[in-house]
Order: sequence, then C-alpha cells, then structure tokens
Amino acid sequence: MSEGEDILYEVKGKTAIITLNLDKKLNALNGPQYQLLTELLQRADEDEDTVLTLFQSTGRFFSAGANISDLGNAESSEIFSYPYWLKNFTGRNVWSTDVFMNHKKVLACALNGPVIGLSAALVCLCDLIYVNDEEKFYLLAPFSNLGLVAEGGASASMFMRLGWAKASEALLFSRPIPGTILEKNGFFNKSYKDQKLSTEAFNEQVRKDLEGQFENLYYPSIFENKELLKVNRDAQISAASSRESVIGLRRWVAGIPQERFMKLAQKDIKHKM
Ligand code: CO8
Repeated sequence: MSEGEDILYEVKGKTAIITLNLDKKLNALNGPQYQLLTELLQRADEDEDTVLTLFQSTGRFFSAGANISDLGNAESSEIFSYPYWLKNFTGRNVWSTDVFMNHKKVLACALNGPVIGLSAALVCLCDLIYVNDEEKFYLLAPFSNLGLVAEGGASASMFMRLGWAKASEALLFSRPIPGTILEKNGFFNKSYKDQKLSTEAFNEQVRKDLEGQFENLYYPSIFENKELLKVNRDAQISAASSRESVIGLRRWVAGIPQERFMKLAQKDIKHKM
C-alpha cells in the first residue's frame, strides 16, 4: 500500500486498486483528496501492466461526496473570487472528470455503501459497478439542495445510467435513488447481498471475480473495445462537464453554496433520505 493514509494505492497482478480510506468521515473528500484520487487514477492508466483499475472504499459508505467542512481553509478575501474558485472548483472538476472519462483500462468500482455528490458522478463514469447490498445502497446527487448544479458530467452520465425519469428525480429534486430501484434500471452489474460480506471481503471478492473475467482474453482488444464503447458517450460528458463547471463557478463566486453548506453543517437543512 502507498500514498499515505487517506487514499491507498496498491497493485495486485494486473489490477491497480485505489481505496478511499477515510471511513470516519464516510469517505468524504476535500479538494486535495479529489486531486490525489485523480492523480492515482492517472498513475493506474499509465502503468503498462494494469488491465483493471478497481476503485473501492472502506467502512459503511462508499463516499459522502465533497467534504463540507473544507471551505474553512479558504481566506475570507478569496472566498468570493474567480481566481480561487477557478483553481479549487472549475479547474479541478474539469480535470478529474476528464481523467475518469478517458481512463484507458477497465475501470470498475466496488460500492460497499451509499455514494453522494461528486463521488457519485465519478462512479457514473466507471465501466462496471458492483454493489455489496442494494438494500443498504443509494445514490444521492444533492446539488439542488446545496445551491449547486450537477458536477463531474453527471447531467449527462446520470440519464445514460439511470434513465431520464430517475435522473430527473435525482438531479432536479435531490432525491436519493435506492439501490433496489437502481438494480431495476441496470445501474450496476452485480449485487453481493446474498453473500453477506464485510466491506473487506466484498472488495476482495469483486477483484477476484473481475480478474476471472479477463484473465484469458487478449488485452489490447479489451482496451480498443472500451475506446469504441465510450466514443459517443464522451462528447456528451465533456460538454456537460464544461458547462456544469462554469455554472457552478458563478454560484461559488456569488456565495450561494457556501451559505447552503454552512446550513447543512449546522443542521438547519438536511438531505432527503
Ligand atoms: N463532509 C464532511 N464530513 C462528513 C460528510 C461530508 N460530506 N459526510 C459525513 N461526514 C462526517 C460527519 O460530519 C460525521 O463526522 P463526526 O462523527 O466527526 O461528527 C461522520 O462523517 C458521520 O456522519 P453522520 O453522523 O452525519 O452520519 P449519518 O449516517 O447520520 O448521515 C449523511 C450520513 C447523510 C451522508 C450525512 O453525513 C450528510 O448529509 N453528509 C453530507 C453529504 C454532502 O452533502 N456531501 C456533499 C455533496 S456535494 C458534492 O460532492 C460536490 C460539492 C463540490 C464542492 C467543491 C468544493 C471545492
């Protein structure tokens, strides 16, 4: 294992494993942690021997999205400025989305628990999605509740993966979409519910199952097929990501999400459950 404590990077055979390891904060990530996650994904992409990149987590949540206490680090003089948010929001979001979207290897995620916000958007860019227990899983895109708009290309990827009806509920009304509904919509490949696995055992089982899927195949064809599969998707994700990031930038400069994040932290507002 490497890359410190918060996000772990490990290579096992032909699999690069990236693990969110902040379970006490439900794997909510601050800006530098999203940046590190993106750098690690790029590292897996560049590793010639990697066939599969497995994005996994620890504890009871896959990720509670952006760390809502992260804003405390910004100077008061810069919190409403374009340079600050271009660097800490627009630039980072466009880059992370692009790296996830353009990952050349097979990109799979093992969802041990619910996923929220920007992390949910990044999950929607994975090729394959596995869920430990759909009854304990939901996807929440609470952008309307936070004074934000979709991020990470979610305004395009969510209707592709959830269907228009559920993507509208998720994005317009910030409604959590339960795992049982997501199963019907074909959002994930497989549930491990019947096996009643701990998070660690689930992650291990997903890796073994996936390695069994590609071990005797011709790897360059896998990568070329991935490229073909995503070619039409990418134009829409790219356009969405750039548009979302510019609208979001204006919101931050106007101070709207800051106010909503503070209300959430003080429990004056909460997310629908
Ligand atoms: N940020 C920071 N800490 C968090 C977060 C978060 N997003 N989510 C949970 N935690 C912490 C809690 O503060 C708590 O810590 P502590 O034990 O020290 O008090 C611990 O995790 C456990 O959380 P809860 O006790 O609240 O657990 P519950 O099961 O009761 O509730 C929820 C779980 C529903 C996930 C609840 O914690 C919650 O609503 N969290 C906020 C989720 C959220 O709004 N995330 C942001 C989504 S938007 C996004 O990702 C894009 C924003 C772009 C920002 C860009 C910034 C530059």
